[in-house]
Amino acid sequence: MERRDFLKVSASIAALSSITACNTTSEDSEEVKELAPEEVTTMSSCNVNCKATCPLVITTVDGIITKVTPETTTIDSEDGFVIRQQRPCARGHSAKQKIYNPDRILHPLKRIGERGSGQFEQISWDQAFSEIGVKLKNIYDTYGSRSVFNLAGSSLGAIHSPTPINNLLNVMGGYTGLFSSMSFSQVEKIMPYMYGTRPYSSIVESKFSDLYLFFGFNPLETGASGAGYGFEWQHVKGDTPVICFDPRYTDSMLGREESHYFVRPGTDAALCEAMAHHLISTDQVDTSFLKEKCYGFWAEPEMPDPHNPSLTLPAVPYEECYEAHILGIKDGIAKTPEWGSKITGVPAETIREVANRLAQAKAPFVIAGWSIQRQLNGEDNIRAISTLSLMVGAVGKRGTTNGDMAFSEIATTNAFFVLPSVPANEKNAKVRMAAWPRAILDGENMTVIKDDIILPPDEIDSRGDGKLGANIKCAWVRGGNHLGQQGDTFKIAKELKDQTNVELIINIENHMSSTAMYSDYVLPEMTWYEQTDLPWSNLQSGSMPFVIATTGIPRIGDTKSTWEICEGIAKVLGIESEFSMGMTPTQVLEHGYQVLRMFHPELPSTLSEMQEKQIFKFANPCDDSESSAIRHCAMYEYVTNGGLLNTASGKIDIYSHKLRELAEKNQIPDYWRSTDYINPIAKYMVVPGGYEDSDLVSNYPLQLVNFHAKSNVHSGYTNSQWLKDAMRRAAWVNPSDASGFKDGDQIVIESSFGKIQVEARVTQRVMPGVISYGQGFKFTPVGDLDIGGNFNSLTSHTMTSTVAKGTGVNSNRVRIYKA
Ligand SMILES: Nc1nc2c(c(=O)[nH]1)N[C@H]1C(S)=C(S)[C@@H](COP(=O)(O)OP(=O)(O)OC[C@H]3O[C@@H](n4cnc5c(=O)[nH]c(N)nc54)[C@H](O)[C@@H]3O)O[C@H]1N2
Ligand SMILES: Nc1nc2c(c(=O)[nH]1)N[C@H]1C(S)=C(S)[C@@H](COP(=O)(O)OP(=O)(O)OC[C@H]3O[C@@H](n4cnc5c(=O)[nH]c(N)nc54)[C@H](O)[C@@H]3O)O[C@H]1N2
Ligand code: SF4
Ligand SMILES: [Mo]
Repeated sequence: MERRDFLKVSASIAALSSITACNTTSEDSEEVKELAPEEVTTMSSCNVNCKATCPLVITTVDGIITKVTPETTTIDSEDGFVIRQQRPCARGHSAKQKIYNPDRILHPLKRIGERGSGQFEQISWDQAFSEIGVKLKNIYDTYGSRSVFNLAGSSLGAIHSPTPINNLLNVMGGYTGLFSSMSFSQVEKIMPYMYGTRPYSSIVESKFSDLYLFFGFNPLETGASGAGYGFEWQHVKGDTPVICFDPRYTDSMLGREESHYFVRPGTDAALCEAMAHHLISTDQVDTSFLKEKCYGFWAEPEMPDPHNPSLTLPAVPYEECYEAHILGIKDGIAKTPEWGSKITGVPAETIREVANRLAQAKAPFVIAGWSIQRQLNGEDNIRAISTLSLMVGAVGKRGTTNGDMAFSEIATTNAFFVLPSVPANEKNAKVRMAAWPRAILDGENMTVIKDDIILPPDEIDSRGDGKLGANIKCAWVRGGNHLGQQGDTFKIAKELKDQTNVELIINIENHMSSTAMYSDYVLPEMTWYEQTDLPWSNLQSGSMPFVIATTGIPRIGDTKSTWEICEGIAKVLGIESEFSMGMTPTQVLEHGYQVLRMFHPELPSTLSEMQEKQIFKFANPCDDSESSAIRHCAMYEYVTNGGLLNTASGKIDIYSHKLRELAEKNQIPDYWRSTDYINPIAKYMVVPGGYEDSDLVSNYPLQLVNFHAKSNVHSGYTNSQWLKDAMRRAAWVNPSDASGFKDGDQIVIESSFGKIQVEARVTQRVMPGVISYGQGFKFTPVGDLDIGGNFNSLTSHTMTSTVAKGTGVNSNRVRIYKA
């Protein structure tokens, strides 16, 4: 008997017993107790991509969830700060709503209406496997492997992941995959030009700090778990003052701040330049730090290349260095606080005051969220913030960071990347996550330099360039809602509707997402809660790494895992053993677990012992020790002990020769508004959709910027009625911009890309001239209006940032009016 059936039977028996129990004597009560419904508790986790991976204890009776509670594995013993209880947020607690939501997909579906119509018929798994097998093979034969795109999303388990799809497609001859993320592509790409790597401090490092300076950093809403980096920040913050620049007054403030200032979206680089001007003109820069550890703040002489002394590193003439830029030596524009104030909306006096505070602090923790780099000038926004920290010597010393988001220790992840898998096909190419929609019509012309694609080495020419050479003909989607989550949803939807573009869309999903609505086959996967796996701590989990052994509640519906789905298709194609490498999923997981143990021998010796233990938490204290400093403080080793960084100069490159060379190769795109594009030093630039975009200002008078809302994680949890009731989903409008409507009214937000209808929240908590709205709501087009209020119905994917070619969804101008 299947466990589920067994549970059902035992529950029915229990129900019967309770009726009989009315007439029983006390002697019978023992029997009644035995037959009571079986309450089962299961360790599970919330793997939605909020990057915290909280454990969840799920209690079921007869396979049906009755409770979702936090784990308590260390509550009576070691619970404290270093080893602590991992408490989920309101979203995690609403897991039951997510699992039983009516939009849950419980049977394989085949599209029968046009894409987007939502018309599907239920089919058997056998039919799904055989039809997909034939169609997939046909695409490989007709268009080649590069036209098969694996659009993997952000679901985070070990085996419960896109790995089985990679395996299947590698056996079939390869595929085009995705790399990087919508989260932090600009900062990830640009930091190595400055530091040779992407350094970051843990948030707990800030316990040694005496000032927080936030640029769009909102830890209590983006790191909401009761143990993650928001929790840690509150724990270590104490009385340390916080100064925050954000176009919105966020929940991270609410009295925790010393000062909060509105700043116009996309203008942080100008704000930093204006502060830099004040620091220079009041002689407050850390001269010895800039000379010893950094390169290009001032002029630099020609010298031998530190990595290869037989080559020469060219000079940096004074007019090209950072100081000259700030003083306006070349362009005649001194970046004074008054200059900065006009662009940023921050009063000049405030700019001076904050710059003074920064210079006077011993260990300022200068930190930016990632929204500021999800813009067309994102690389320079984050680099300007990092440069500001360098100017006051606030990098590499205890209590400091380098401007990037302070994320968590994730040492445990290393091992998971060595789960046994089919070797990657040597012909595989990759496109950036944010760039895939461009491959629908123009993949053939996407190149390394223009689009930052990754090609096999033998396809790269002497200039370092090469072409993708294929459009998407087949798209696999799993764990991502790419139609709604990437720029210009209306355009993507239109292109997907024409089946001569992408001929086959296979989507492995839990819910009827907007992307599923446009898919040809929607294959239901069981949720994380129903899976046996080994999820682990992630970027926003906090500094205590952990591994969770989930064992899964009974499955509902006729669902399968991604492994089972790919295995079914492989069987039809006669490549089952190549796909599975002769292993079962359990064996793959066991193997992965043993690799993990090689990194962490302290873990229980077998997977089943680990499953009994449920969670393993690794102590990772942040204290005075050298090892702790190296682990938690960005650039500590280099600043303390010196060394040669993997940058052009071998030091921290405020001026980057590598970027100068890259600029020479890149053509400035037609849509660009500024004469600057890729810059050797960080510069504020006027960008399309930015504050100073004069082409759009008159038609679209307001700036639009989104945030990652409390009520949802991207499009995950958006369907939970509890969360909808608890947290209002509305566009924030300053009273001065609310003309013709009032709080609670439905309004239309319209950009040059599309329009959406949403509720207005009229509030002083958003800057005048700025509309701020959460992202992740379901694309629901009615004609040319999206009544679901999906943010990306207003954004672009054809315009990209400069170096990373990352998403510019936050560089946006709109008009608003009553619906
Ligand atoms: N305008 C704008 N757009 C943005 C952002 C922004 O700030 N502004 N943020 C960007 C960022 S940072 C990110 S990370 C992306 C996120 O974008 P996505 O990675 O697309 O994330 P989700 O919207 O959460 O979509 C996840 C999908 O996977 C499904 N899913 C969840 N778990 C499972 C599972 O176990 N198995 C399967 N098969 N499916 C599952 C969910 O039902 C959901 O449809 O969005 C980006 N898009
Ligand atoms: N609740 C919740 N938490 C999440 C997620 C979620 O969807 N929901 N997603 C997770 C994921 S995948 C990611 S990548 C992270 C995202 O983390 P972030 O990208 O840091 O989060 P955002 O909310 O987009 O932006 C943070 C703040 O920046 C402000 N801001 C926007 N533009 C600017 C600007 O130009 N200048 C300044 N100074 N501030 C600006 C916004 O108003 C917002 O308050 O969050 C993670 N956590
Ligand atoms: S903080 Fe993130 S991972 Fe944790 S329960 Fe909430 S949504 Fe899930
Ligand atoms: Mo993200």
